[in-house]
Amino acid sequence: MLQPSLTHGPSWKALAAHYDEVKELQLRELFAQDPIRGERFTCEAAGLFLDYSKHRITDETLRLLLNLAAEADLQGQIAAMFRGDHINLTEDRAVLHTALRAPKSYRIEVDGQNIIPGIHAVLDRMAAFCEQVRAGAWLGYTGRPIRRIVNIGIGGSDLGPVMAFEALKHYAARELDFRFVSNVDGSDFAEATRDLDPEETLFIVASKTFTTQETMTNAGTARAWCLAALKDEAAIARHFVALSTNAARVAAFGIDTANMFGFWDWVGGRYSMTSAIGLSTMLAIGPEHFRNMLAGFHAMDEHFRTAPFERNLPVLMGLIGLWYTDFFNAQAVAVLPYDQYLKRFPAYLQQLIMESNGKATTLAGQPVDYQTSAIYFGEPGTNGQHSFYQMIHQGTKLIPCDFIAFAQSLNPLGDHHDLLVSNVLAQAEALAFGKTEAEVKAEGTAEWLAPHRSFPGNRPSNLLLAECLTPAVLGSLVALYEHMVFTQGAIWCIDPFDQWGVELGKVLAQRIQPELEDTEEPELNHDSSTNALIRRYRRLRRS
Ligand code: G6Q
Repeated sequence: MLQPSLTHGPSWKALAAHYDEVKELQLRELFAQDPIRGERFTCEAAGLFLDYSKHRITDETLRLLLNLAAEADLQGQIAAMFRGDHINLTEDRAVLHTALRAPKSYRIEVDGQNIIPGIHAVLDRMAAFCEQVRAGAWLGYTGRPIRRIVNIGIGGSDLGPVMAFEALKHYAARELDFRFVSNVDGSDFAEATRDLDPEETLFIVASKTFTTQETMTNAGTARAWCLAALKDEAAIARHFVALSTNAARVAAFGIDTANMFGFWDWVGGRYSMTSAIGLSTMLAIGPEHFRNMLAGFHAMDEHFRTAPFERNLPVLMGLIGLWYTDFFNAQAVAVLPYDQYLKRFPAYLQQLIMESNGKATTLAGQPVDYQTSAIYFGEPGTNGQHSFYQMIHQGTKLIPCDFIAFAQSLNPLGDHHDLLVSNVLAQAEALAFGKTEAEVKAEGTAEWLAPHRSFPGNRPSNLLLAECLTPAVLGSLVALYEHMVFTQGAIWCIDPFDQWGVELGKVLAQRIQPELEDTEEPELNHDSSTNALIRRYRRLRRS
């Protein structure tokens, strides 16, 4: 039976009507009308302060957005996730990454079994292993301590670990060297290992399914690389560990399951950085910092689960983002961390957000008649300022921004940090309030140049401010975005936890691979473009 679309509900209609009334409102006016707007439109939780005053919203907008959340039963959907209902409908799975960071005292059941003891048992095994490696007590096959660590994984088994390693480098054991190999392109493996000595190298094969083509190819190459030097199968047990849900495949690959750290099918790949997939993070920063990171995640989980929506950070960010996506038809959001350690955070969010909410079919199997996920992109400030900010300030597209800043630097150097923070505050101010042609002319700019030098303003942003980039703050920041994604997915009636859109290309690649490698000229039955490209590749490959 056809279900009525979200757009036919009273809250959506009210928002559409409200949009017509307020779409021309200027942030300049909104701030002039309310002298304490900058203090009122703020919210704080789990170590993060959010200023959302520079948005094209009024109290009424917020009220209507909150009605939309109520109409979608967001509260009920949040409860269902935390309870372990199979909310990942298309894969018939529970979604319980939040359980991975729940304290030992919690009780969360999946199919009648409390999963918390199992989670903590894996964490304890990971901690014991990390202590050994970090202390130089985990010896390679020839008796040398492990000093180089290569994480092999892709997608959710790579982006979280890379991002967290970079973000928390300040807390990392510098005597250990970390590399990350993800791409099936042999250059990735070759460059990551070219200066490594197999005798002191440990490979972490991170794959939930242990079937992923890229990861299995890289793991096979790593195995051969290791055996070429160490010349004994017994060496694998000292130089390989696996992070997976698939013990049978791990064993078939030749990794002793005693060296496997498990997790569960209710942990989605892009939500897995707090599972065993975080082993590289724990090796780098140590078990204590890792547990602090989990505590930060948990603090935001609890905030999301319990805080009233009008003071709920992920809910507010989710609703305001939806306001631009669905009513202003904004296509993109820029994530702009003013912290060099967060340089991989935008790449991490690309997957988290776009793989989760880049869908056009509702849970009832109907096409959506509204926009879903925005395009997320970004770079650390201030580098982005000298790159694409031009378009955000003066281009034809509305691109809401998420600025992220910290009050304290992890590397205080002269006045670097005040300069950095003055830039982030200035950018948010410039975007919101702009500079009129009259103001530009009043400064003495020539008439003809004034249109080029003026800034329209009225360009919205969030500003997230935390005291310092600690493991706990990173945890709450990531959980904030995880739950923002959930909020939007719940309202859009889509499944944020599947990713069927990645399947077709994988299947077609399996068909094409033998056609590329065939020694005889194969019969090709693709479209004329694909056929011609395959023939050309075969010719060029031979020459
Ligand atoms: C994430 C996706 C995907 C996945 C990779 C790696 O949510 O499911 O990015 O993480 O395809 O999968 P494996 O961990 O199974 O190798």
